[in-house]
Amino acid sequence: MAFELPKLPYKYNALEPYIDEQTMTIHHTKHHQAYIDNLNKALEAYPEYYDKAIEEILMKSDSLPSDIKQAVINHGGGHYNHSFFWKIMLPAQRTLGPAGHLKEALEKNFGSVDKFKEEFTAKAMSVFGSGWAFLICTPDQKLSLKRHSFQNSPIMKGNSPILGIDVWEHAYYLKYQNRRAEYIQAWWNIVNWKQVEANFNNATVR
Ligand code: MN3
Repeated sequence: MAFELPKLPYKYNALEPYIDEQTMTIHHTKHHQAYIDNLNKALEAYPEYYDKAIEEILMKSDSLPSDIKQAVINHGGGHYNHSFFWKIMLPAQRTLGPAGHLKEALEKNFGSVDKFKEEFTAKAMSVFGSGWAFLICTPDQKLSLKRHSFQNSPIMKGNSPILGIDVWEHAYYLKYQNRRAEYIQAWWNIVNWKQVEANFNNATVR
């Protein structure tokens, strides 16, 4: 079966005032939908891929047929990254800070949760052009901050995304125009730390 746009886990206006309804609507129904449509189109000649999970396809991207490889990395990566991104956000009044093993790991690796947020913010600010900043967990269980251009996904290299922010201009330009720093500051208010903690726990052996 062809890939389909996953439902947003909250309403389009749920992240107001930090991310506005128009941005969320266009981001989900136009940008994410376009990644799905272009992924499905790329796979038309290789329909056996429709039955695989996007994670599996991206993790084995080196073995993709060469004529569709870059399209699948771009659009499949876009599909995966956005599906991940929607889940790690939540209306502001329902978010809490990091807790449990995740909090301990952030303190151990970055000194404190605030220091982690500073470093993550700096990483996201330093993305040149369209891309993402991710907190990833490597296969050998190390936490690390990474910049990714375009829709290159952490799972292509076997890393697990724990937290990530879309800093393509389409993610913030309607409300924040060129002020990426304001967008990132606002975004911390809507991080779904429960989901981030679940991502962390799933990525680490305990
Ligand atoms: Mn986007």
